[in-house]
Amino acid sequence: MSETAAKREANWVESENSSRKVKRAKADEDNGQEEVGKESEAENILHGFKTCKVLSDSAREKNIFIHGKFADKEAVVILEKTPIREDTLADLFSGSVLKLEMKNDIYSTYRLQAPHHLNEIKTTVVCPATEKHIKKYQRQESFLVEETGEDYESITLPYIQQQSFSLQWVYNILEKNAEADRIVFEDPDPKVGFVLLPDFKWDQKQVDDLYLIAIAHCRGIRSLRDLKSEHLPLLQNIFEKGKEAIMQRYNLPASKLRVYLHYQPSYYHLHVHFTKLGYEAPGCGVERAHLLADVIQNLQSDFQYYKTRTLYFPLRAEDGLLSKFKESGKL
Ligand code: DD3
Repeated sequence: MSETAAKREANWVESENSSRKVKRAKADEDNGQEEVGKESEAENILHGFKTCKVLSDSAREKNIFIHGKFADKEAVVILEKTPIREDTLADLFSGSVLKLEMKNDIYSTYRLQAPHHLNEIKTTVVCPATEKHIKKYQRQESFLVEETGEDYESITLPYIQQQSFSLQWVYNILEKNAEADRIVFEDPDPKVGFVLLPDFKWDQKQVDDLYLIAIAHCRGIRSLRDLKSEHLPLLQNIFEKGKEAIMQRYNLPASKLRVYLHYQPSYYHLHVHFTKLGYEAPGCGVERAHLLADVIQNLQSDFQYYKTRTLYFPLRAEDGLLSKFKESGKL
């Protein structure tokens, strides 16, 4: 116990919050299983979740996206198994029940039943979910779209203006009405400032899949297309201070980071993704990710580079924007 406690302490990435969770789980164990069951039953909103449809699932990624309902509210629930961490191995080996499946020569396979605190599934709930949320997670084919500067003005811009995607969660972060305790770094300057915090796809238990987002304080920059050379100080500030803060907090140098913007983004408020090199984060492929270093250089050589260039990006079969490109005879 003291050995694992020491290891847990050494595991710097584990937040205050999650170590508290581990302690609570341990205390619950000591109180006996029945008590735990009852206690979590009272607060488990998933007991009232009725599954409508599995939107997608992946044996390799060990996740499942489910459309369902809480009473009369539409919802999306995402379940995902998390990586096995080295610092939990001692607890895993000493605290598990092991069931033999087969034995053959020098080979044997088992089903290991992990102790409660090592048997958690990362769960994300979107409720009430709109039709768009449900479509977003529905497995579907993608098509590469070619968007000229004119196409952006005549097809994409009117579409995103008419959609009015809600940015409430972004404003909640910027105004400290949500996730304030998760902020890793903030530069409060209204022009070049930003908030850096873990993307909620990352459970922060291991750096291998590090994923942070820098959200600009400045409002009104919808995407890459809106970036002009006047935004260079903002972009350079996010790049430099973001890398510095990640070095400070996670001891990861810039040479281990992939820093990029999405086009199309999933929300139209300027934000930059910081992921660990080697972790194939969703959306980090060449068809969607634009390295911040390249974006900066392109704007330095042409102040309206992103206004005039033809940009390429994938759209999913059910995306309303894809229909607009089809209607315009661009696909
Ligand atoms: C989102 C893209 C957006 C569904 C889902 C995710 N990181 C977020 C709210 C708070 C966050 C994020 C929209 C939404 Cl599953 C619809 O992502 C968020 N907080 N990516 C953080 N830290």
